[in-house]
Amino acid sequence: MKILLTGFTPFLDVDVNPSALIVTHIANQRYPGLEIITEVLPTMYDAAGARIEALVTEHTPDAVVCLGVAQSRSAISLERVARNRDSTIRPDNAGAIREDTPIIPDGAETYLSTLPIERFKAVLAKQGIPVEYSDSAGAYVCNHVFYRARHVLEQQGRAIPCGFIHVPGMGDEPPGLPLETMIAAVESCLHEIAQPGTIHYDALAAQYAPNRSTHPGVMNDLLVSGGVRASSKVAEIGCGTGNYLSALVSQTGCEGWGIDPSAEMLAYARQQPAAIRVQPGSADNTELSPGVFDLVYSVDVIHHLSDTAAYFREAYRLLRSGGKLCTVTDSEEIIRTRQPLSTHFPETIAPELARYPRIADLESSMGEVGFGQIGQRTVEQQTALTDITAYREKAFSALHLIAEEDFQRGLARMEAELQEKGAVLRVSRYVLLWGMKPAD
Ligand code: PCA
Repeated sequence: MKILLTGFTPFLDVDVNPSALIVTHIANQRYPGLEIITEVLPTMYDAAGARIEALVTEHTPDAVVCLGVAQSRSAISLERVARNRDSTIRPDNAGAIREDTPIIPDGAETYLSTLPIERFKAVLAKQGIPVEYSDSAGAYVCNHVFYRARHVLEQQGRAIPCGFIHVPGMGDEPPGLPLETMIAAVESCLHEIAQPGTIHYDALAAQYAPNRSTHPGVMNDLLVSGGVRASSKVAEIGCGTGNYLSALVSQTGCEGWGIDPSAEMLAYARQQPAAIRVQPGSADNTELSPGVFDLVYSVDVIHHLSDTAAYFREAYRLLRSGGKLCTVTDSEEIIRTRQPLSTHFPETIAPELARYPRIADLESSMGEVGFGQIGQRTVEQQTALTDITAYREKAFSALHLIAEEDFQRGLARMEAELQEKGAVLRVSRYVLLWGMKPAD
């Protein structure tokens, strides 16, 4: 599938045109099964009009998506209709001013977008991205290009999806939208053209970045086995940016405390939507009140601790009798079978095993501290990765533990799988190690 994607240069008082940034960003990505021809068009009626016709004719794309900026709008605008009219007092970048001038004399008065804009709207709305239909692409260069793209396709008898999307200006405050959000929106639209009805995981992850790292299996077991309800008091040791704690609090209405040694992480945690109380502290000295918590837990933390017994003692101190401790970590078996990490980069296995404590050792340490009802559960989540940037950029610490040539070999395996299957299967598993402070 080949898609032509265009944006525009700066013009008038628009010094930076987000449509050009989006197009340039996408030009530098790889999308399995998708060839994307990109071009930033000059903001000039005649030059841009001629260029879009040439691109459509030369490349014979399967779909055409043109982008431009509409500074005053606050949502992604799915243009419904192109009009056969140039008409503004504003000059284009060549100084041309057109008032009430037909684009193609005797051409159709209007052309409708043939992009699946209903599906675009549904997909973007689901991602929480502001999106709306628009019945006017203006009467300036954007409308001109939209009209000429549709016109040339009509003339050539090619019934392919073709249309125009206006994006707002850039910025964190309305009417602007953050550039990443607009990129995610356009990627989702391209994905929707190429693979209608399937989920575009990366855009979702980008949009829901705050919740990105909560594993549904972990969340579910914390909620169910932890018996968390509105009256519960919960403490997370090593809460980091507070993703789990915030999710637990917003799902149950419980009271949540988070402890982390990193001030930077806590600064993020304080921005979480749920009301969580976070404060600096360490796993062996949280400075929280003793004997009041129904659930104490940690996720992906225990292998960072030098004294795991001290963590268990502190958790025991915090819990009320009958309260539960849950330590979410990786077992030896999980480390050996991590996919794609261990399957594609087998050299990570040995150093990772060296970093993680054994479950059996943790269990005996818990027993020594006084915990009862010790047991474990494994949860799993599978995802199809269509973007392996995080691996290319070594976003996982394990990838820094291996030789560069081993890393490159593993990356080549991932690239090959991505090419061949369109996605890399990721299997994310955790062990939840539970124990209870005996009731007196
Ligand atoms: N927006 C202008 C032209 C180029 C652009 O990005 C428009 O809406 O016509």
